[in-house]
Amino acid sequence: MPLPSAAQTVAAGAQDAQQVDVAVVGAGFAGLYLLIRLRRAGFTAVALEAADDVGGTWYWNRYPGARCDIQTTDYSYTFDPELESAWRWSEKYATQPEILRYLGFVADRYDLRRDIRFGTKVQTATWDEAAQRWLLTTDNGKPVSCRYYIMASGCLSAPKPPEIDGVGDFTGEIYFTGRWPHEGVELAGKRVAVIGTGSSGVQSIPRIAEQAAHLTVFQRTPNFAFPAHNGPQPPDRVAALEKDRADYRQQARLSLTGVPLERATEFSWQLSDAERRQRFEKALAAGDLVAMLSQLWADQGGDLEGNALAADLLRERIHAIVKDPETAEALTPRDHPFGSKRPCLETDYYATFNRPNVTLVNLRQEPIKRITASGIETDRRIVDLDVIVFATGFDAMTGAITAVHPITGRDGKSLSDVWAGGPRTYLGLTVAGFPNLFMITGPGSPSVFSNMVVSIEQHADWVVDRLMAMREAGFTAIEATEAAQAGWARHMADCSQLTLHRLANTWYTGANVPGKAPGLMPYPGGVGPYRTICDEVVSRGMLGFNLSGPDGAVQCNDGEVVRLQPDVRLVLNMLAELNLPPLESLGAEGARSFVKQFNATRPAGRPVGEIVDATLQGADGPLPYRLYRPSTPGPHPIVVYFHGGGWVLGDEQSDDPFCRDMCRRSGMIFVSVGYRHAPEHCFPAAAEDGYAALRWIAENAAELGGRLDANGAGPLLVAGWSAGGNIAAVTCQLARDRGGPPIAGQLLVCPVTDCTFDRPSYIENAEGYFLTRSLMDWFWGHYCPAADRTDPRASPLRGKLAGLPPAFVATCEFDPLRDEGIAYAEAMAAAGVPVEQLQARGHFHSSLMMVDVVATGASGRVKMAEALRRFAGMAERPEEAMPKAAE
Ligand code: N01
Repeated sequence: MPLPSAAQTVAAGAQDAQQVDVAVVGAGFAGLYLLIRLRRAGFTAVALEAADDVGGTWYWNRYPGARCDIQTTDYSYTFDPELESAWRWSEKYATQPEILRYLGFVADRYDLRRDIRFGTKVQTATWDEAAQRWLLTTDNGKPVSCRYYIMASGCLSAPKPPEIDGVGDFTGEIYFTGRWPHEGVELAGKRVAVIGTGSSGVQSIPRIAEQAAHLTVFQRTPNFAFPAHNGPQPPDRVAALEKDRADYRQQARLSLTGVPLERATEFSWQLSDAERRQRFEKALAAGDLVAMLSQLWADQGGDLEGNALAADLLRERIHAIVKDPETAEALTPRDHPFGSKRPCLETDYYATFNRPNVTLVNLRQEPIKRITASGIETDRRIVDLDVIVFATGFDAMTGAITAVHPITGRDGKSLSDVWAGGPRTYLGLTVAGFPNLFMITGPGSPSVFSNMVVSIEQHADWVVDRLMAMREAGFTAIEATEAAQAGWARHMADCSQLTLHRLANTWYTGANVPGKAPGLMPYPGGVGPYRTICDEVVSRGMLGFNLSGPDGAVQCNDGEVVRLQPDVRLVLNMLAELNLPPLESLGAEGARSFVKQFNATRPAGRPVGEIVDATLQGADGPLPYRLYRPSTPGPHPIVVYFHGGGWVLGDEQSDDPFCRDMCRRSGMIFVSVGYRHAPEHCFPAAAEDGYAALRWIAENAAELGGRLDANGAGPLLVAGWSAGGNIAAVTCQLARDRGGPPIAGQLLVCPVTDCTFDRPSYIENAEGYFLTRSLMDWFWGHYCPAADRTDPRASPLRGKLAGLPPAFVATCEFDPLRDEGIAYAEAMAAAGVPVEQLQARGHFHSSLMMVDVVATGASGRVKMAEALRRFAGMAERPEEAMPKAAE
């Protein structure tokens, strides 16, 4: 007899199944809120929950000391003000039993239990293409047939196996913090081991040490931890909430972490040692994860130097508390940046290691060989035990989705196979090939990088609102497109460049589970930005989704929701919100003073060895210049730099952060030249000043601290941005044609190279990216009469290009000048000039200049500095001499 096909099996199973619109897995924070929303929206729904009661992760994690690590003011539902006033938390960080009571209270208040099947695990989930429904089989009762399947199964709910030989041989008791017995565990008088020092270990170790006869802690990697200072809810936080609850909650939704705390805006190098310490002490006293991770200084999270300053203060504290220096050092994290692994809030954790009944075993020095019948054997000792507690963590983010039951999507594809190389999602909510499947706080969404409750509410609202809109429009199936999903992966990777998470082996990256594909799983771009992206997907006609309905209705508006670099997107949104008048409407003087004021709000650049302001001889009189000298011993090669500003705006100081940064990265002197501006001095004044400045600098190189070769000059290099890139390019042509001085290389950043406006980049990026077509028109109008614009001193692309110095040309994707920059690079290369190009994806005209604001531009500047050093014949900079930024 032929075996039934998968489709037949599904169809047969569906007949006696429980029929609902929506099935939800999990009855924790996410599942409960989903049930409330679905019921209110008029959908029939069931939640399938393996446990015997509500609570999700808070049902299982009952180990001693278990608490939340986001303050309860914020770790609460916000959807119903009446619920908020009906519940009072007793502590700043609630205990697990109190959180569980809260979730039970919510379940009762909204009468949710009647839609939850407790003690029920989903065993398989299969998409039925013909019926356009999911069929779920369970280990307890009827299968479920649903239109939509929502995984609300939590990010940290699938405990990781212990991965240590001999666990089965142990004759004593074994417990997992993530599956702690409900009746509690009697530890008094026993010899106990805890393996693992993540949040679960750090919370439970002090409590276990109080009970056990002896506690041995087996630590592989020390974590950063600082005090929780638990107690009553802090009055200032409660007051802020109660002053204007709606506003407080809205601020949380728009914040980066889901907690409405201001982030530090000053950079570490703007603060003295004493000021930094004061900030650290304040954050320490606050006992708040978000405060410590964001309120010290602006560069603590994305820059290794700024991060190290914070890490050092935390390390110092460990040594101040732990009496035995060897134990203190073993507890001190040195292998990862602070915050790259989730830090822990502690209560008496470090002091516990001063107790006579506590021993720390440093597994980095003596790895566990095996677990034996009587205890644990390391390379150096045998520890006899009555109890082993595994605080070894979770198969995070994906474990509860793929490892718990097979999910089979369209064309019989299994989610585990599709994710074999790491989770691929669109928005962390959906997966291409898996119609009508949603994940709440799935990989690719802010999830564990945020206050989970805020992210859960946002996801549940977004999903249920979409289901309602689809019902209204007559659609019954929704699926992400491959293009949208691939775009999201790119955006995730771009965001991860802004953080240091990629530098640590953590459960964030899957590194804690052997064989798991590496890659950052939570979305690191922030809760507020993420929310606006999800909203943008909707406002752009469900961008990146395929919608279909029973009557052949189809809608697919394919595309990539974020093509800009994440920080560029924020900058452009901020500029759009400021609703600034177009620069060209202000007149030259007005535009100049506007730019000056605007520049005054930038982060001050980092210190360099020396800054000298003086004058040099231009084509028709003295010109101001600013010289940036590296802190390394000289003499140094000199770069003659021309600022941007459309030949009308700016001065020798207006690209200050860029010049500082490039001086530090290249180890070269930058001399920024204040050439004459239009309309007072039109073409060719600026170009002629450029060449005159080059000559003057070459003649005075020794006095300026420049390195001289055998001929008594050089290497001299030329660089410029935008209109300054135009002057730099022209200067190279003039130097070639007028007998020198020799130039070792040219760096052209988003240069103006031609006077026509008809290339595609001028059309695609005419508006919306700060430098507009209309502004370029205004610049050209001031600088150069139409008849002169084809002169190579205005449009260097039209000049002779052979024999020019080697060039590095950087262009940005969302810049009207992009294509003329590329054209210049290609034309030079065709003329035999060695040319390197950087086409910066997702960047706009100012990106590479906005040091410490557009951090994703740093890698571009690294490449520029390397190119300059190559042109000057210098060795690559040794790693330790490089300024450490998140590149
Ligand atoms: O798990 P973890 P967790 N041999 O993965 C070690 C949340 N949470 O349950 O770092 C020896 O952080 C492992 O060592 P290493 C919170 O988001 C919150 O503690 O891989 N050791 C590590 O020390 C948290 O981040 C709260 O070298 C082994 C530890 O076990 C997340 O859940 C409370 C090992 C695991 O730490 C996970 O925390 C609890 C082995 N084979 C949890 N395998 C709150 O406060 C693993 N380890 C709200």
